[in-house]
Formats: sequence, C-alpha cells, structure tokens
Amino acid sequence: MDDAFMRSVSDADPDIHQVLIKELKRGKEGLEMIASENYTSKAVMEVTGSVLTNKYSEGYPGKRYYSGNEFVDIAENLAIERAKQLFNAEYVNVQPHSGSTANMEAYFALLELGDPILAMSLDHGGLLTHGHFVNFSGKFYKFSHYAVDEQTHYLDMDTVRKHALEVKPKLIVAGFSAYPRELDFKAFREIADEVGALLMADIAHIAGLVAGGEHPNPFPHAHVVTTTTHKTLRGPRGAIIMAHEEFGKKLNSAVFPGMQGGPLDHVVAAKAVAFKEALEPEFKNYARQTRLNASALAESLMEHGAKISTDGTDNHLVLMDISPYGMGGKVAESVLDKVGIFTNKNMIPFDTRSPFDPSGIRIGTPALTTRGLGTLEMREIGELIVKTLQNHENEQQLASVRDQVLAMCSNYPFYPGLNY
Ligand code: DSN
Repeated sequence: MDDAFMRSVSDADPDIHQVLIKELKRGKEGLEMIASENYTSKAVMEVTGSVLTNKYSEGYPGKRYYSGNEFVDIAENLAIERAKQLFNAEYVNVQPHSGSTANMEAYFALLELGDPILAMSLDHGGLLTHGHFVNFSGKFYKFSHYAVDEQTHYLDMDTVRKHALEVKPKLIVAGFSAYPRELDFKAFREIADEVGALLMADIAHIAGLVAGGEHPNPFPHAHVVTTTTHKTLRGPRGAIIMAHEEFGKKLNSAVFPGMQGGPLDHVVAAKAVAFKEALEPEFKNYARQTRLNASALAESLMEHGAKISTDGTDNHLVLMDISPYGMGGKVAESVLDKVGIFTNKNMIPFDTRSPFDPSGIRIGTPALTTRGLGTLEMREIGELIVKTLQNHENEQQLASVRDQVLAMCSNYPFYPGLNY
C-alpha cells in the first residue's frame, strides 16, 4: 500500500474533511434533542471505522460462505451473547442493517404476505414500518391501527383489545417513535393470546431504558422483539432482532439469505462494544438520568405554559403542541435549529395538520444526558424553548437565546480530544 492509499481524509478529500469539521462544530455548539439520536462512545466509533469494514461474511458464525472469518465470528458471537444477557433473550440476530430491515425480516419470518397486523397509528406515535401506506409494510400487509385516547393521549388497553377482537390480527405490534409513556407488554400479550396473534415489540426508542432497568422488559411477553441499536441504547447505527428460541431458525433465514447479503461486520463488532458498555453498572445511571432529565424538561416546559401530550413523560421524550405559538412544526423546528436546539417536527395525536408541517415537536434527552447535562440544565432548556417559540420573529431575543445555548454548551465537552 503506497503513501497515497494511507492518506488521512484531510489530504485525500478536503471537501469531506470539511464536512467532518463542521459536523463536529455543530455538535459542540448545539443542544442535540432529537429523541432518536445519541452519541456513541469513542470505542464504538473506533470499531465502526475499523479494518472490519473490509470483510465479507455471509452466513452465521461457524457457517460462512467466505473464508477468513475466524475473528469476525468472535465479534458476532460476543454481540449475540451480550444482547441475550442485556435483554434476557433466548435468541438474538445482530445482523439487521436498520430498524426498517429488522421489522421487514420479522414480518417475513412470522407472516404470509397480506396477513392482518394491528399496530399503533403513525399519527399517534407509531413508526413508518408499522404499516404506513407509503412504506413496504403498508403495501405488503393488511394493517389496522390502534389510537391513543383523545382526551388523555394515553393508550387505553381496553380499546386496543376491542380493536384486536374486531380485526383478528395475526400479529400485534407494540412500539412507537413518539409516545411518552410506558407500554404494558403483559396486557398486549394477553390480548394477543385472546385473539390468537403473535406479539412483536419494537423497542427501538426505549431499548436503552429497558437495558438500564428503566422500562419494563418486553420479554417474556413478546414473542419477537426488534430494536435499533443507536437510540437510547447508544450503539452504532443498526438493529437487532430478538425472540423466543422457537422463532430463531425462521428469523435467521429471513435475515440471511431472505433479506440481506453480507453483514456489516464493523457495525456488528461495534454493537458488541455497545452491549458491553450497556452491561456496565454505569449504564443504569445513564438510563435513569435520561428519564429524570425528560421529566425535568416536561415540568419546566409546562411551568412556562407549554402544552405537553399526556402532561408529562415516563421515558426519554416529550411531545409538545406548538400550535399555541401560532406556527406549525416546520417553523418551530427551524427557529429552534437557529438558536442551536435540535428537535424534530412531529404529529401530535389527532393532529389536523399535515406530517410535513404538523402541530408538534418531539424533544428527547438521550444525547444530552450522554454529554453530561442534568435536570438543572433541562429546566433552563425548557425555558429557552418556550422563549424561542414565543419570540420566533424577534431577532434580538433569538440572539440572546443563542448566546445562552452557547454558554451552556461550553460547560460540557463534546468528544474531547477528537479533532479532524
Ligand atoms: N427515525 C426514527 C425516529 O426518529 O423515531 C424512527 O426509527
């Protein structure tokens, strides 16, 4: 390998080098509150950008279609064993590239095309791969959707049960991207048993809380559990599927060769690192603090007059109705971005606006908790969010909030020592 091959990105590609520099600066000078984002440890990032990116290893440990996989096998087996321990799972597949493929693979393993599935409506906090008509799931399966209560915005399990009795699904999906309360997996399983359905839990958002003991575990109630690995779980971008042992063979075949070819071995190994980190006692504190921070944020927002779905949160996210400030989610997201508070526009239950410019924003605490911010800062951020939305056309006020955000950020090092 010659010198040119061994150049750093700064020499090899100045344009992309600039992207890295600017993204690091954006992170350093902003408050990352997108509920599905987090920061990986240096070790996870290191392994994601490692020599393992070069390998092909179609198949499973000990049964590969390529040679030279003795070290990849160690990494994949470690990832599997650690995930089993973390979630008390009998079977784990660590190869899914993303949450969407994991869900697709689970549906393919458990169902026939066109089968009826009952899941949470996207408008009420569900996920795209839970049967939205624009997504493969909505095109390939016959989805019905349960909704939250119109007054309280809580899920009412009696309503879910009635719905299940009506549509007789083959699969019930319990999971969300924007529901701020706990899921009752035991109640979901009772309903599934009553109607003869399987239960799948998609814990993408709450996996880190489950691993840290801050949300009930879907096992043993769920037959199959899918999750991304990069949200509250704080691993590399990717996903895993877990299940009762009896579904393992079908799930393995659905992942490879059913849906995917070669696994991303650098990501599989980084998942192993993240699971090791999540097994450490310190991770319990992280999960707890993530929840405490979300509660403090919700309280502060409400004290400053904000309208919050379900009047609070049990998990890592807050769903805020921004219609009282005379704007849609698009403007809210962009004005908050301008002051350095990163959130995303989001439908609120029974929203009358479109998903492109809905009535809400979703705000989460996983990333800032990783960065070390606590409840005092969350209270201050609640105030800053309301101030920003109330003064969204007042450049002077926005500049003052921006200064306060920068001051707060400067107190919390961001990947210290990482330079591009
Ligand atoms: N895109 C994700 C989220 O933001 O919730 C869903 O996986």
